[in-house]
Amino acid sequence: MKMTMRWFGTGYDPVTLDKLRQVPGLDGIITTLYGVPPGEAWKKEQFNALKKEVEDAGFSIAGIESVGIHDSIKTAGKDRDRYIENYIATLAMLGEEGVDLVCYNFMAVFDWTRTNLAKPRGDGSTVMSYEQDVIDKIDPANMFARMDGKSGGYLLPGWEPERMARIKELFELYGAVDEEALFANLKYFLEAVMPVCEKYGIKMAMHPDDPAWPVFGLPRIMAGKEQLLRLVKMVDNPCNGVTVCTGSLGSNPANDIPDIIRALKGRVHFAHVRNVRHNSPGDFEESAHLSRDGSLDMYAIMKSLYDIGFEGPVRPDHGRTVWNEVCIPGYGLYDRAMGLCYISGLLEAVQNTEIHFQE
Ligand code: CS2
Ligand code: MN
Repeated sequence: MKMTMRWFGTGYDPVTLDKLRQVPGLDGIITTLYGVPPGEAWKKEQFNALKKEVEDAGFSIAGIESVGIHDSIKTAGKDRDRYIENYIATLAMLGEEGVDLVCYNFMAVFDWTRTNLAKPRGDGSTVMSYEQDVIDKIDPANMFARMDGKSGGYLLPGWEPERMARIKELFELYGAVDEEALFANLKYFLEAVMPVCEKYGIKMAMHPDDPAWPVFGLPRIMAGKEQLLRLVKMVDNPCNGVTVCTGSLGSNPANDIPDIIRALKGRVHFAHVRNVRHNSPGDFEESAHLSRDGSLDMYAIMKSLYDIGFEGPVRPDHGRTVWNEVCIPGYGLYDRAMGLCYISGLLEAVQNTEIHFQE
């Protein structure tokens, strides 16, 4: 496995590449081109400037997270073919430039949803958290107003203002799109992009939905084992695979992550390894990566990735905010660096145990 970290780019990420260089055992960078309007084809010159910056810092780009999917593709809009053409053009450009991994998601309206970006913990750190009760008090038809009346104009954290301005329109757009329709639109998209992926050896790695259940009545089609298996089977091409995000899948205690990993053997292209703590049904918070700080068995997760022969990029994912770091929530340097060292340690143990066992 290749240890990587996500970097949001100069001007966006307070964590610089210089700092990342000092994280022991970091093999590559996961990044994307920020500031490109969703749906547009990426320009080669812009991507090359990003690539050069990463390479000048002594790294290579281990994968792109993400190339976003335009709403028109997800909802089978009239102009979806044009957006798919743009996506294909981006993949071809990335392929020419040596990129072989693209992470994406197929969530309706929102990417991940949290109700608190900085929940204080007993040790003085903060974490992102989710409470279904808070969500249930918000009227999806009028997203800006919080129904308990405490505050008008309430916005959930992490929602992009540009999309919020269009929230009504987005809900209307997705109104007619149920689970089956979303699966059909995904299939249409994947079948269209597979040829360019095959040509350049690009692995498409679907990121699971977060949290792993429907939010605001919107369909969630990438929330568990059956759905992920359906994804890889419906377009049965090795380029069509999955990002195993243990925290996203792990938000639902019913998901057995090592079992999911084993079931997806050969189609796991990318791994986000992080822990999550279940408080009560529908209420969870993120935690340190360490097994005993959360609810997931991180050793079992690394062991299953090793057992299926996974050799692609792994990265720590959302961490706590510690030592008063000023950072993008979930993406501070300190806790993710600790997470990376911990994951590397687990992997070293898994590998060595295997070697001694064979001896
Ligand atoms: C998630 C997502 O892994 C993560 O950090 O919270 O934001 C993820 O990056 C995207 O859904 C991938 O497309
Ligand atoms: Mn993730």
